[in-house]
Amino acid sequence: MPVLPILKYPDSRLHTIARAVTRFDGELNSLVRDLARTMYHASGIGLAATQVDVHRRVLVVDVSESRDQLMVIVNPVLVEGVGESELDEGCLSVPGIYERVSRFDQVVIRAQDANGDSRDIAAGGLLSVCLQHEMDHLEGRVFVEYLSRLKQTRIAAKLGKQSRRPR
Ligand code: GNR
Ligand code: NI
Repeated sequence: MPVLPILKYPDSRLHTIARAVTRFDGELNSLVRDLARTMYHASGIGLAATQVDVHRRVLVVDVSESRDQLMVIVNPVLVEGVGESELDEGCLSVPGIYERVSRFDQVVIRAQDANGDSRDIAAGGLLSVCLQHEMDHLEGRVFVEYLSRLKQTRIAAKLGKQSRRPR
């Protein structure tokens, strides 16, 4: 049950679109355990499979202070998003960078759990923002892509290699 290495921006693998989970088997359970362990080890509030170079639609979140409210989310779909929230976001794949991003304030997400059972999750506040941030990862989107091109270029330069050319 290892702690997995987290891909760091800019890395083109972070732009991979994840595929749906179809088998709710031991392999999925093992991925979920590794994601949770890696998220807690890195003190993150969420982690998408994309960030550990597994391109499946799986993510974990835990926004609790006590770090004991793990949510496992498989094949999430945004059903509803309302209002606007502007929070400073960080990302384990973009270490040391914190920037304001505009998101929905309240969301309803339809998703499956690790057993394949479907449910709707209504979220607001930090959980809502975190879910939107993680679902972006599954689509190959990193939060810095919402920032100005100038900021993106500066962040890419600060974090190392320029593997992505500014457009
Ligand atoms: O740990 C994390 N904190 C955070 C703070 C504000 C908005 C989103 C996040 S998610 C981030 C962990 C991460 O990179 N998940 O993909
Ligand atoms: Ni992230």
